[in-house]
Amino acid sequence: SQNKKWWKESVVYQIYPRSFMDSNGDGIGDIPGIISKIDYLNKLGVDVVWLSPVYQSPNDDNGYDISDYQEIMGEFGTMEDWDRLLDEMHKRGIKLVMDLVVNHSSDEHAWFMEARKSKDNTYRDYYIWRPGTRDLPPTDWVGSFGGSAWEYSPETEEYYLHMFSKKQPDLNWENPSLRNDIYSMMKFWLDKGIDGFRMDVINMISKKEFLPTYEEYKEGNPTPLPYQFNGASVHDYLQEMNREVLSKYDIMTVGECPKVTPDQAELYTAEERNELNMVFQFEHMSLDKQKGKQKWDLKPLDLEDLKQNLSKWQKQLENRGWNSLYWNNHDQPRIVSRFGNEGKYRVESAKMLATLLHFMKGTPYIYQGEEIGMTNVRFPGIEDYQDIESENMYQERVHELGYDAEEVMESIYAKGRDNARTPMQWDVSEHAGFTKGTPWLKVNPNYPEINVESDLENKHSIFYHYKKLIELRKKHEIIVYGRYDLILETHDSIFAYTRQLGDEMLLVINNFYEKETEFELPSSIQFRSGELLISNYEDHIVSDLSNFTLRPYESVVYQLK
Ligand code: TEU
Ligand code: CA
Repeated sequence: SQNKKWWKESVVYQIYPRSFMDSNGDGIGDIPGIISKIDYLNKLGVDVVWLSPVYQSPNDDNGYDISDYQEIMGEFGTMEDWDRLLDEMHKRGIKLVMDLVVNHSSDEHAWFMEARKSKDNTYRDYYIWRPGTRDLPPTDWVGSFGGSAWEYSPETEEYYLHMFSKKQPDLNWENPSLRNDIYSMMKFWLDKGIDGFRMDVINMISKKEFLPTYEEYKEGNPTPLPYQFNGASVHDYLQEMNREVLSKYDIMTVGECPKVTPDQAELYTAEERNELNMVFQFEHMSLDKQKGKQKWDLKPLDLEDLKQNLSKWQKQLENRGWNSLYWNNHDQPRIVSRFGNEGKYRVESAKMLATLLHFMKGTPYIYQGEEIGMTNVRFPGIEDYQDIESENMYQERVHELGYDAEEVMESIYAKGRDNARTPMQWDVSEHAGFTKGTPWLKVNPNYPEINVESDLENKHSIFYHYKKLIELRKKHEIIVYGRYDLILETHDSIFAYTRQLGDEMLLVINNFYEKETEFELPSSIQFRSGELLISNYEDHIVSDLSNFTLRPYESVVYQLK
């Protein structure tokens, strides 16, 4: 049974508001700017927008550090602007999914401002405090942005936990009052009419078994376990959230789950478990880093690894749970530079990567600029970069560990999050039409060649390839619900697979590299007729489907009957 759902049939577009469109010349993207571009999104044909955080925030982590969950950040506009955004989207049949960041708040949130005052404050247990001595934090855990995961708080001479920056104190999900306040906040947004949530690092909210209790610390200094993800209570919390909130609305949910495996993903997304609809997993995003090291420690991608990994996820969640499909987001470098060819074959490789992803089983996510093949950026010096993650890493590796600055910059060029955060490239005017002022982060200097206006004028552009992929998904049920099977498993440059539904079959063939290569159709695949659905070369003609030559990055899809 396919158990049809609107979120299984949708294509989602992610907007990072700070970098999307600036309407008032302060160099910072804003909500009125987004409203001015909704017709563009409608032309692309996306069904849902996932909007990264627009709530009050000191922007230590660009909005992923929230100081008021029910107010709009001043730089982005007003609640009235937000209401208009939702209304304009719904008028065009576009749904709005908001970002739920509840593993941590900002240290400027009222709850934390209270909690830090005294050990018996009402809000003390909204956060995670442990005793320690001035220079000996409760555990040796390291935060995601470097340094200790504990920050000393002098007022009460205790440490608080922060798995991200020290301005992002972790919330204590063991506390039912905290959970209820979160559920009320979620209902506030759902009652305004939003269509779901993307849940930030949601598999990190359960930590108790890794941390001895407060009392155990007071008695001695027990040895805590190393921090892991997917803690014992995470499913209890999500099933409670589902009962209290999610089940009451017709919405979609996607949980961001670093380190999650397919087995664990089944537990989050199996429909009968009433937790989430899908998760963002990260295994395919770690295939180009050295094993056991950080993302900065680079390793070339091995296509074999990618074929095996994506196929594993396709097969394991095929009939239980649901896949999200993505190459890009605001934390990842741009895929055409990462796995494609940002130079001579930028257009062909961007289209190949899009076809490869969008014909798989799952909900596809398009990150702003991906649909026009925006690339990574190479600013001259670290001072041109803005992201706390890159700044902290540069400081640690160059100034504390003595790494060569050039080598560290190469890591930032390859994996820095600012690659995804340079302003959206709208046209050839100054600052790519993103702002009339000075952009908060420099625009990629290649915007005269890569911009929306140019792509809209060229019927063979990457934009129109994405538009067609979205149209095909609407037209052919097999793309959403068909069975996935990898073929040519051992071919070292072709990533090919089939989709099957009833007596219909799709054949998806991608040359992943610049080198021409021969395609041989497995003899197991029999068919009477084949119709070309989409290709990334206008002059793709094939006389004999059973074997033909694939040009650099050539990507084709045939419907076989
Ligand atoms: O990201 C969670 C996460 O795992 C990040 O550390 C990400 O994997 C890493 O940045 C890749 O280098 C979420 C948000 O998407 C991210 O923007 C926030 O910085 C983070 O949580 C804290 O809210
Ligand atoms: Ca602005």
